[in-house]
Amino acid sequence: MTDETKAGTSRRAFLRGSVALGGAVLGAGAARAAEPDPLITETQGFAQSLGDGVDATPYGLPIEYESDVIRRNVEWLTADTISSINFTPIHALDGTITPQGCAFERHHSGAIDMSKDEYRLMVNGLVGTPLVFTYSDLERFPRENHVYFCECAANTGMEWAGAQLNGAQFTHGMIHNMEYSGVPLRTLLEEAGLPDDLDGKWVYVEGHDASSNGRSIPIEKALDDVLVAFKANGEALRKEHGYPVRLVVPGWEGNMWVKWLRRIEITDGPVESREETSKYTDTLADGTSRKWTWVMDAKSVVTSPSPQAPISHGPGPMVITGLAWSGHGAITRVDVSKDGGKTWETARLAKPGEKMALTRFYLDTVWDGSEMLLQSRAMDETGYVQPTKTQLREVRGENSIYHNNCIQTWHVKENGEAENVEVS
Ligand SMILES: Nc1nc2c(c(=O)[nH]1)N[C@H]1C(S)=C(S)[C@@H](COP(=O)(O)O)O[C@H]1N2
Ligand SMILES: [Mo]
Repeated sequence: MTDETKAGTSRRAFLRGSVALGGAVLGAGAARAAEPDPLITETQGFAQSLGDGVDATPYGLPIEYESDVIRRNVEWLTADTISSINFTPIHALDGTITPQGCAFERHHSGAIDMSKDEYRLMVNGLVGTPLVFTYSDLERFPRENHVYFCECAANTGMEWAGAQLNGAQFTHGMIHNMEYSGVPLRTLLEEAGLPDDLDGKWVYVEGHDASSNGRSIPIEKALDDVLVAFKANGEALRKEHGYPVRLVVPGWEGNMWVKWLRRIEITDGPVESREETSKYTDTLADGTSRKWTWVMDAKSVVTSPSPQAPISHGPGPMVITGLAWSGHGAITRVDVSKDGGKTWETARLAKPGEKMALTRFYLDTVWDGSEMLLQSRAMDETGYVQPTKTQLREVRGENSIYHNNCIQTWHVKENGEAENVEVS
């Protein structure tokens, strides 16, 4: 393993490693390039006709060859598609920013249609002056930009009792990562007038949709980094993500990221709404429930190779890649195991980890063609290490749903195909 660990650390070491492993590694690629390729013809390389004019695509969609990179739902998971979820195709993406068009959606009563003109946001409760803001009012406050992940607490929730869904999209795709532009919630609360004594105060936030998705947030978080956002990745939020305005609650479970944000009330206690009592609480191994698990613990997953992204080449140079994130701050290190957690190699982070945002990792390695039990293990700036499924089950049992941040295993076979499995 040590040779490969070194190979993963720098491009030069990697190339040396490949050469050291001999002709077999470089040979595969070189042999292919040396043979005549039937697809290469005299005319190839120069188009024989003109392309589309600039008026053909006023707003671009991915080219037809990428039509597989789409959100997908799991039909048996929910009774209908109104109160349901679909999943980000994380197995097919790279970098860290999730395009809005394929970023997972989760609604409790469907995605509603609301124009900026119709939009109103009320701030009331224990404030100096209750206020109602229009969309254009919001645009007049100083704005900030931040990249954050949004993970549904139910992400990986089907995997508690055993390996279930065959694909990173389905096991880990209830997550997206966008650059938000918006006004700090603190600014709007200060505009309405904060109570003199903040001790024990909460804010209750709810949406314009029929479910309202009401949640209580401690005032300390509300005044810290919560954003009232109206742009994502530079453009207006999509309808399904809460157009025109949603709440962004960095590092905390997706359910608190209220879409179509309607009302913010300062209260003197938590409301104990449906979404924070009968839902989004954690069943423990002893059968009792734990409430208020707001922060999403450090987690990671190998996105390629994975069941929907099998290895498409023979033995030789190979890139293993995935995503890591933590609601407690920045990711500092990700390790990858090829043997189900017996030995680990430290992966390369594409960029230093950013607080409460996805981090891309790569292990530039050499595949010897044998089967692997691929895992990744994230660490964050608090020193927390992503747990194994066994460790998590000791506390949580097997009947939990939410907050499953266990280490994921893919069984990669000699033919390059991968499957969701568990190792004990
Ligand atoms: N108003 C409203 N806000 C909502 C929801 C909802 O149904 N209605 N779903 C919540 C849940 S459970 C999650 S995980 C996130 C999902 O955000 P997304 O649809 O942008 O992925 O939105 C949250 N905000
Ligand atoms: Mo959620």
